[in-house]
Amino acid sequence: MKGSREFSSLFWRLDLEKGEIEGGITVQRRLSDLRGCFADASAYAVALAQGDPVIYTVSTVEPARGPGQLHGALGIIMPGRVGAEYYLTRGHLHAWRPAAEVYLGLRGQGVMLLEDEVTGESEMVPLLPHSAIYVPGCTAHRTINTGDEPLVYLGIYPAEAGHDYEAIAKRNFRQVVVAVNGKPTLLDRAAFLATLGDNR
Ligand code: PAN
Ligand code: ZN
Repeated sequence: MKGSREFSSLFWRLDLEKGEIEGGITVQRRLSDLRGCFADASAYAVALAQGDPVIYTVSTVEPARGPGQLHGALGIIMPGRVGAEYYLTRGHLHAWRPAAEVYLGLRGQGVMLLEDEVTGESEMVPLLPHSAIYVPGCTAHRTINTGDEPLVYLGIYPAEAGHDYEAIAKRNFRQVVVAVNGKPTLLDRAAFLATLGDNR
């Protein structure tokens, strides 16, 4: 299989401070890239008026392509909130829906929001050092930093998975993870938005 490798990346050196895999390709996502991801549109507008910080970066390695191969991505999400919602990733389904993924928590405290595409059921799963999360196929996934330091994690997924952002961008996740009395809490998006209406 040697010939099918595009570059030598059998050994991944992970920089947990920068959130980078040595030799990987790193992309940054700023607050302005996350339009439509936070349920509270007013809080989003207020935050954006104050600046456009980097919310997360993802560093990807693709050692080989094709059936049976694996790709990896190291993510780092900054701590912070937009209104009551913690900083989060855009979230996606895999373009090849059956593709599952494993996430390893490496630093900080967070959760993953998983939403079954077929049943619509949601689950909030802790993402912590010394633990892993199995994301089944056909499941939209979003990563959320609920702590007060950067959240760093490694995702490993089939080379053929691909990313489908459109399906989620159209409707957003059904549930939100928000701070309630300082604790990460899973709420129905509509119910969360209704509480905002009461308070404004
Ligand atoms: C991860 C994600 C990473 C960033 O590598 O791509 O956490 O999230 P978004 O892609 O939703 O911006 C992964 O799940 N790859 O499949
Ligand atoms: Zn994924």
